[in-house]
Amino acid sequence: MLEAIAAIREAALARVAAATTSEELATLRVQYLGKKGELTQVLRGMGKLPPEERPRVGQLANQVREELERALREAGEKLSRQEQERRLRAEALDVTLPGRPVTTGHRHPLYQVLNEIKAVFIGLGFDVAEGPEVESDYYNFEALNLPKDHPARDMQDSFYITEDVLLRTHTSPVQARVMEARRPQVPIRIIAPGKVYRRDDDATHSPLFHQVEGLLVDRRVTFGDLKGTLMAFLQQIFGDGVRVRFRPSYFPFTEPSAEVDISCVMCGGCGCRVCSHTGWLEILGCGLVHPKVLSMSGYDPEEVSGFAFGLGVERVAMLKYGIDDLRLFYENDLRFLQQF
Ligand code: 2NL
Repeated sequence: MLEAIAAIREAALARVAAATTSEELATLRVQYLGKKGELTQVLRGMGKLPPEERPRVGQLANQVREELERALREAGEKLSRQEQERRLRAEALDVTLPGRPVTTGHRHPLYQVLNEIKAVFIGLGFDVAEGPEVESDYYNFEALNLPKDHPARDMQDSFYITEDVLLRTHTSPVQARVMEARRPQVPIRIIAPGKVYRRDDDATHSPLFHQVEGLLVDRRVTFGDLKGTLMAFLQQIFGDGVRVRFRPSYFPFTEPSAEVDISCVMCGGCGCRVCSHTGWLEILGCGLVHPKVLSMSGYDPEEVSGFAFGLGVERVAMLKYGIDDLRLFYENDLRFLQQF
């Protein structure tokens, strides 16, 4: 019987040492130490032994059981460590690999410029006002001293919804609405940025474009206030070195009216293709608010005066970045947009 136990021990230890997986060890445990296991069977058979042999056989069997238990435990620990390592290696991330770039978009160049313009006027104390893009004939034209038969309406051929409702042709109606709402309080100091619509379509005109208009109404506002404000604005957008000139002009809603030129941003004023060899670029229109416009919105032209101006955002962006075709802004070609 002692030999039988020794043989079981040899075989069991050898198979435990040779096992390569935890499952194999589990099978071996059952095979040797389980209820019907080989060693268990031997111990059960002890009853048939003569009493004097039982202690020695029992002692050896218990010793072998403990030895086997320990061998199984140690082999189990070693194997589960190895298995864990193998699993980790299979799932491993190589943290030294370059990351996948996250592509983020950015603001459209027109709105970058629009935001810059807004920021400058906010810095000068103006508030930002907004209003509807579908506008009534009254606010778009009448309130701005453009009665139904006025020839200046031809220059702003429009998209009509009905005879009296149209897509706004400028953002002036926003300002007319603000004046009407606040009358007769002063000061009014607002800019009105946004989309405007005209029946025009070529390299320098789009049926939809963007405008920023400005309006200041207060007591004793002069053309000097207008010049100082626009100079400060143009220097912040185009640089301190920019030269500015005012030429007399005509708008139905201002009197006197002026057009403003800046020294050519391409050639510095020496003359080039962009400025048609004049050294100057037309950048905006402005003037003192027409007394009729003031009175129509509920202000007394004897008590207050104001200045107003309007500029095209596309034009500012084209001059700032040297873009020669306005349509590039609307084609959504990433090769163009990604340059800004
Ligand atoms: C241009 C010229 C201008 C205005 C817009 C205005 C608005 C009110 C009263 C008086 Cl509520 N005037 N706006 C005045 C002068 C010129 O725009 O060339 N825009 C692109």
